[in-house]
Amino acid sequence: MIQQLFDLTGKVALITGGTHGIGMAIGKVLGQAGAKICVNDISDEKLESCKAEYAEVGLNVFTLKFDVTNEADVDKGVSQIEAEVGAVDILVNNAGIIKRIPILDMPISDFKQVIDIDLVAPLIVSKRVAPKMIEKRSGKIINMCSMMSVYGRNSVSAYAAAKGGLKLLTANMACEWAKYNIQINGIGPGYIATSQTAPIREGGHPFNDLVMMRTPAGRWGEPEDVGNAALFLASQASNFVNGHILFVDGGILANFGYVQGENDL
Ligand code: NAP
Ligand code: GCO
Repeated sequence: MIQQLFDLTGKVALITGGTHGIGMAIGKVLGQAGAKICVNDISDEKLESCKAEYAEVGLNVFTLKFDVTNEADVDKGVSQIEAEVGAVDILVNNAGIIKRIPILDMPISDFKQVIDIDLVAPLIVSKRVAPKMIEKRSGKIINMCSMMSVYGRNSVSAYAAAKGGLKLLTANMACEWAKYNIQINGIGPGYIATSQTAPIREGGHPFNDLVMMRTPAGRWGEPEDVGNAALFLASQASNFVNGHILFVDGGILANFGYVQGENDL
């Protein structure tokens, strides 16, 4: 049955930064497809408050507080999952930050913080969960990339450097681990309406006009748009997809021009 391709019953999924935004949307979809959902964050308050939102769709999530940049913290958290839920079958490296600061004004410490969370942390968490996936000869890793994995723009140098690196880290993980029947792919969201983009979307910010003009779909993406794509990459339906970045962007990357309405030139 075709539905079985997307059935995640019996799988354990870990979503880093999964207490809201894109991470929560992914957790909800994978959970409704049958996976046991483990949600990570660094905020006790968000870990507590997210439970009720997951419960609204009938999900009882397992929450873990750990800093994805801290190897010992990650090891402790994943060990707890392995002991209390089971070995991680599906890892979504979703946790991430952005700092919008021009290069000349950006402290190196800020640059390094973004690299640590957005690039090094996916490596740390993946290295921790991969051995059990190798043992089982089965696993799915989804790295949260970005349009900035392939394009730059002013003021997001650290973020683009990290997400660009994550694109090729994804490729390299696939090169080394595909032989163990582990599929490692990325998702490249376009402009999605979350707290991360609120500063450039709300309050009449001109960037909102740019996104609306440059996105053929004529809208900001919703976290659920990304969650739905994650279901494909987390399921058996993508067993021969590896090292790929699936862009979920309303067509913005395909569009050099701008959206004019009915009478496009
Ligand atoms: P968000 O609302 O800012 O969520 C990011 C999550 O990561 C938060 O839950 C945050 O926790 C968590 N986090 C940050 N540092 C962490 C750490 N050291 N350890 C554990 N968790 C940590 O952002 P979002 O828009 O949902 O984005 C999620 C992912 O998609 C990010 O990787 C982002 O780069 C990527 N992305 C977003 C867009 C977009 O347009 N929104 C587009 C492309 C890619 P706290 O809230 O507690 O700090
Ligand atoms: C920005 C935005 C973007 C999005 C996303 C686009 O300031 O340009 O935050 O970086 O978050 O990464 O794919």
